[in-house]
Amino acid sequence: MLSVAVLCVLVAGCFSFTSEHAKLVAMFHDMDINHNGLLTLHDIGAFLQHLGHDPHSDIEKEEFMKSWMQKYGDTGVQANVIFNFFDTSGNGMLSVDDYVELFNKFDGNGDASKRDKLVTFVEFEVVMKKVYVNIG
Ligand SMILES: [Ca+2]
Ligand SMILES: [Ca+2]
Repeated sequence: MLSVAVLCVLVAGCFSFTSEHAKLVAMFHDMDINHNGLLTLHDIGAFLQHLGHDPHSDIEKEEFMKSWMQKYGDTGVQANVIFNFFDTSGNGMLSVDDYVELFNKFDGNGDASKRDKLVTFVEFEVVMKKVYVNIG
């Protein structure tokens, strides 16, 4: 039986996919503050606030992009698109309203409307891959 590693050698483009997957795993891990494999609205808000200079204020585009590029090795173009995706209100700042909208975007199966409000890695990865595909 072929292992995933062997298939990656055989299939063209698999290495870039593997590194993007690794990046998304790292992001999800960073967002999942209590490391239970599920994101809550609180996890996403706390993660984004720690990307800014002041954890008690809104996050400006410039500081977000700088932190994001350092953390995940993205280009300025990529970080810009990610910010615009996160900034659902489109005002150039990330605030509490944006966290709620962003959470709902991640929550593909609609758990967010239920009492437990959770986002799995699979839901997160599907959404983020679409964002990165649109950049490329
Ligand atoms: Ca969690
Ligand atoms: Ca905003």
